Amino acid sequence: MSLEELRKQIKEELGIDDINSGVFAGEWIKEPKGKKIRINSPIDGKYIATALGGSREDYERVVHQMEEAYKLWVNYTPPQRGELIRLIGNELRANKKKLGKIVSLETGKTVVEGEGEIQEMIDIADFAVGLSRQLYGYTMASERYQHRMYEQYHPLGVIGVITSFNFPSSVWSWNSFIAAVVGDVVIWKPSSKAPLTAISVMKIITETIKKHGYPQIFSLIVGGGGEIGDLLTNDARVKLISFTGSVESGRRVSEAVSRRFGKVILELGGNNAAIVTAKADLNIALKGVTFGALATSGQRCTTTRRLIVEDKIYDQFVSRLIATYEKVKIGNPLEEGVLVGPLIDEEAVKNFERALEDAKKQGGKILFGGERLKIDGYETGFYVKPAIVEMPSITPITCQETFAPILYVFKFHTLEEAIRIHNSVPQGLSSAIFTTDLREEEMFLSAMGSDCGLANVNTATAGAEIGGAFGGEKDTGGGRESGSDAWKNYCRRQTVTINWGNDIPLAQGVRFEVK
Ligand code: UN1
Repeated sequence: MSLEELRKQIKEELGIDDINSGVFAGEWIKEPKGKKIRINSPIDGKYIATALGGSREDYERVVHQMEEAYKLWVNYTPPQRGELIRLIGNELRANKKKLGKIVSLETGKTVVEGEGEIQEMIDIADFAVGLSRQLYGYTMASERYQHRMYEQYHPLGVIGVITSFNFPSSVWSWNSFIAAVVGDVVIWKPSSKAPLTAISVMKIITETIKKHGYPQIFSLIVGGGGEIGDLLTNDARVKLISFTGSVESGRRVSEAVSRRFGKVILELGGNNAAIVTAKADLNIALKGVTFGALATSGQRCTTTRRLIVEDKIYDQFVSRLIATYEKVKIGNPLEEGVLVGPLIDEEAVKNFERALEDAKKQGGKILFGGERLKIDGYETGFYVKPAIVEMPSITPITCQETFAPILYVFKFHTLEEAIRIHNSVPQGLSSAIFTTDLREEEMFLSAMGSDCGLANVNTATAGAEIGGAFGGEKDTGGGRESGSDAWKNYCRRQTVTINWGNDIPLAQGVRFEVK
C-alpha cells in the first residue's frame, strides 16, 4: 500500500479530518483556540493532518468538566469502573490494526511495533479489569483493646498525564486505565509531535463511554510550546501529574508540582546498558542487544545505549554484532521486513549527528554506521544508519540520553568493573546482563549490582511487559507506573482506627484524665 493510500485510509477509518479538534471536554470542542499543529509523517516528510491545540480557556473547560465527571465517577464501585475498562479494551481489540496504522504513520514505527503499541493498551486494560477486584489494603493488629486498624485507598480526583511521542498512547493507558479503576478522572496532554494518535484513540474510547452511558472520565488537551503543560503542573486542582519525557523537562515538572504539594510520577531518561560476559549464550545476547538497541529506531526510554562486553569475547561479539547490523533493513517502516524506520524529525537527526561528533572528540571510534541515509522515494524522511561506537571509557556524551540509535561499546575484565561502568551514568531506568553463570547473574541482581528500576537477565533492556511496575531510579525520576502495586500511586492512602469498645484507651499507654 502506498503512503498516499494509507493517509486516505486512516482518515476514513478513524475519522481524522484535515483539521481536528485536539480538545475533548465531555465533547469535542469545535474550534479550540490554542496552537495549530501541522503533523507530517516522518516516513516521507509529507503532511497528514492538523490538530488544533487548546487555549487557557479551553483548559479551564477541561478541568471543569473533569471535576464534574469525578463527582459521578467516585460513586461507582471499582468493579463497575473495571467493567467500563473491559468495554474499552474490547473496542481497542476491534480497532487494533486501524490504530496501529496511525501510530506508524505519525511516529514512523514499524507495523508490528505500531500494533504492539495498541496491544500494550489492551494488555493494561485487562490488567486494570482484574485489578478492579483486587484493591487490597492491610489490616493491622491494634495495641488498644477492642480497636481495629486498617488502611484504605481513595481516589485522588483529577489527575494529568503528559506523554511523549515515542509511545504516543500506550503509556497514557498504563496510567489512565489503572487510575480509572481506582476512581480518578484523567486529563491527557499528548506530545505535540504525536497528537493524531491521541485524538484517534480518544475518539474510539469516548464513543464507547457514551454508548454505554458512563461519565466521560477521560479528557484531552493538545498543546504546543509548553503552555498547557505549565497550566497543568501549576494547577492545584490536578492532584497528580504523571510525566514521561526528558530529565530536563521532568525536573521542571517535578519542581512545579512539588511546590504545591501535588504528587508526581516521573518517567524520564534512560541510558540503559547490557553486560555480555564470556559465559553468555552469545546467540541470545546478540538478539537481545540488537532488539534493545534498534527497536523503535533507538527512540525508547528503554533502548540499549551502552554495551559492556568481557574482553575474552569482545572482538568476536562485536564483529558478530556489526555483521548483524549490516543485515538490518532500514527504510519505510510499513514495508515488509524493515526493522528500522525514520527518526521522528530533523532535530532528532541533528542530535544523532551531534552526539557522534562529540563521541569522536571524546575518544570514540565509530565501528559502524553513523551517517544520514537517503532512502529512495523518501528523501524528506529522517533516516540514519544506526551507529556502533567503541569508547575507551565513560565520557560526558555516554552519560547523556540521545534519542537515536547509537550504541556505545565498552570492554571489561572483571564483573565488578562491568557493574561500575554500568552504574556510572546519571540515569537508572533499565539494565540487562547476558550470562548463563548463576554467580554473575546474582551479583548483577544484588544490592551491589544494577542500580536500575528494571533488571533483565538474558533478555533485552527494552520491551518490558505491563505486569511489572515500570520506572527507574536516579535521574529517571523514581516513578512507577503500569503493573504490580503501582496503582497505589494514583490513590490517597488512609489509615483507619476504629474503637468499638466501651472505653477510650490511648496509644503508648498515655493517660489523659480530667479530674
Ligand atoms: C518508553 O519508552 O517510554 O519497555 C516506554 C518498553 C516498552 C515501553 C517503553 N514496553 O520498551
